[in-house]
Amino acid sequence: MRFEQTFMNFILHHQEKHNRTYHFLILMDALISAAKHIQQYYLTGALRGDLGLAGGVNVQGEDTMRMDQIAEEITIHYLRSSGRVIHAISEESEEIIAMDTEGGRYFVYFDPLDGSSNVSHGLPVGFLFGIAKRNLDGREDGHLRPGKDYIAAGMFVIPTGIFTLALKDSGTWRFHIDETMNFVKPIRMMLPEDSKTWELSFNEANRCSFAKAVQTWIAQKESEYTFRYLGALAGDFHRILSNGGIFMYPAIVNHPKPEKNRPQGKLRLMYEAAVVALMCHEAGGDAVDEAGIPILEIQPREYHQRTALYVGSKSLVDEIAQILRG
Ligand code: FBP
Repeated sequence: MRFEQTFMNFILHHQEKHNRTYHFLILMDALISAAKHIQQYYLTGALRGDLGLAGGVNVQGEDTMRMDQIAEEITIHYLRSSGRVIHAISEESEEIIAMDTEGGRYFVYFDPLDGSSNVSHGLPVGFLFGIAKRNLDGREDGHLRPGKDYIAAGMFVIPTGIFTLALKDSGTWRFHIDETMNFVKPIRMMLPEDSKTWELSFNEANRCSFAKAVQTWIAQKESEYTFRYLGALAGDFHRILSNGGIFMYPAIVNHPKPEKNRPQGKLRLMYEAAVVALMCHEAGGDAVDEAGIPILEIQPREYHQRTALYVGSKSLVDEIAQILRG
């Protein structure tokens, strides 16, 4: 019989290799349990009629989906029961979620169900998370951390169940779900150097609202690369991690209706952009904002801060970063 290495065995060896504690395993077990539970709910959501609107709006002023609430509740339950989390920041909660403020060791930033435009169709969405550690031997340094301080970041593509995890200074790893619903067979992800598989991914409907220089750059590139867009960051970034290329959610600055402009970007820094930026960095890629500033260097001013995002193969990101820096 053939047995694949399980995620828990992989992370145990990682912790032992770096003389780290088992606390991280318990936190990861909580995140994996949450993702599996959300996956089951999403898979059967249509049957239960849970793929529709919940009737309220979230902190971002967007209509809340019933599944957003379910995913949030599930994630908070498992994180709280791990006893390892000091505070959590969630896309679905305006305020910070206090958990084990005394005994906890980690700050967790998460988007329990990313890709809301796909939810009512049961199409791919994502569970994104970033983890920072309490400063055990210094001043309490709080939870507004730049991505470069994250010790890990990951995403589950739901309902396909593919799990990808970046471990700071130890690479980005993809795991596959087996017949026992276990995550197994870690594969180290590196963005392909060869540009023949590279893809461009952005919302074409917004192109004319991007900065002129960005529009010009896209026009130069689009004949060279395939175009793909799922409309869910987890799914789109999953492809970029496999095939290379660039995912972009630029600032909206030339919208015919000025009130629809989003100069600060749409995606959220702490639990969307910084998460994929760390995963991309550990896979040999890069990520910048609308000013060409590395996403991992941006010090958040508030939990739900937004940013423009350009993430993917290093040479492509460097090219657009030069243009954005002017
Ligand atoms: P939500 O967290 O509200 O789903 O927003 C994030 C997101 O859905 C990303 O997953 C995706 O990349 C982007 O917004 C899609 O936006 P648009 O529908 O404007 O292309």
